[in-house]
Amino acid sequence: MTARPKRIDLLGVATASGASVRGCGMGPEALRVAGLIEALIDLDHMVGDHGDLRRPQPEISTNPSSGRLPDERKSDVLSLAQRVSDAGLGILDEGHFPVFIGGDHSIAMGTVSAVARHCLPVGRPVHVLWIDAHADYNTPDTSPSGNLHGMPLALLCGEPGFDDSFTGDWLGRIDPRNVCIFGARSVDRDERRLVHARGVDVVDMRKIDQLGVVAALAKVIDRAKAAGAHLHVSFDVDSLDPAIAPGGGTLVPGGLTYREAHLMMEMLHDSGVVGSLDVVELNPFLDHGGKSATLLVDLVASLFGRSIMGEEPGPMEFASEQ
Ligand code: 6HN
Ligand code: MN
Ligand code: MN
Ligand code: MN
Repeated sequence: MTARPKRIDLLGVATASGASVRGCGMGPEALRVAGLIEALIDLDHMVGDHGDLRRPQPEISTNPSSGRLPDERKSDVLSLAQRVSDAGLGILDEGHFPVFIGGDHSIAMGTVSAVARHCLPVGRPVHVLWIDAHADYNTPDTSPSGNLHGMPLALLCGEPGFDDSFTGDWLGRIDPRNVCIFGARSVDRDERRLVHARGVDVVDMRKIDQLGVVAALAKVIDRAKAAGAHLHVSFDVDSLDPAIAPGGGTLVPGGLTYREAHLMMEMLHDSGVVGSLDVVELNPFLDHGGKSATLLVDLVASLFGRSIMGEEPGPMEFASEQ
């Protein structure tokens, strides 16, 4: 069993600037409404809530319905990522467990870089478990959409093809061989070549069908343990099957089932190697009455120790109850 973290600190990032579908900026509030904090407190954790980071509101909007320009969205993504990285580093340096709640997946430039800034200077390797229907390893040259939520891993792994405007604390912080993309079923043509060339471990849905989540995830956990690594888990709601989690802007059929996802979280809890978590891409505008938000809260609870039968009593406790 995992030693309980001293304290869990939530940091919301209310943004959809990395995506073209609007709505996931409301994700942090939906997760709170679905009972995230109560679920963690119910497991006897201490929870701090740092509120939400968001882009500064312009005082005057001339035409709010026209959508935002790509350049404005890009500068939002980069400035928010830097703020997330600094705030995340502060949480880790205090010895707390950060749970980053998005927001689109571009926020992971900030979350993972915070972990890298915390761990690498003291010689602790960082491994990343990216649970997602997508690889999020595009560069501006390979991306079919230009959306930055499809690019955070490429930036973190130091992929060439980004101009100087992308410079920040995230660039090249992560060794691609320490990344596992889990649950993939929609990888773009040129993105696929990059992922192969860099030696990223991809556990796609076919592998999961053939091996099962237990064998596939055990390898990731064992590698992280053997390396003495901090494992960062980045959970994209679209890793789940759309039938159980409709609240995402880039859904792909054939995702993780309810029990597969819970079993993964239960295994990750028992492993004790997870040191930080992202929950991203929840779009409450597309969700069906909070169905996906509620499932995400339950999955986070499993990661933090909720189990079907609770803790098994030790032999003495059991004997004294006879
Ligand atoms: N996400 N590969 C597609 C793109 O536009 O680059 C989809 C990316 C989705 C990103 O789900 O976090
Ligand atoms: Mn704190
Ligand atoms: Mn993603
Ligand atoms: Mn995705």
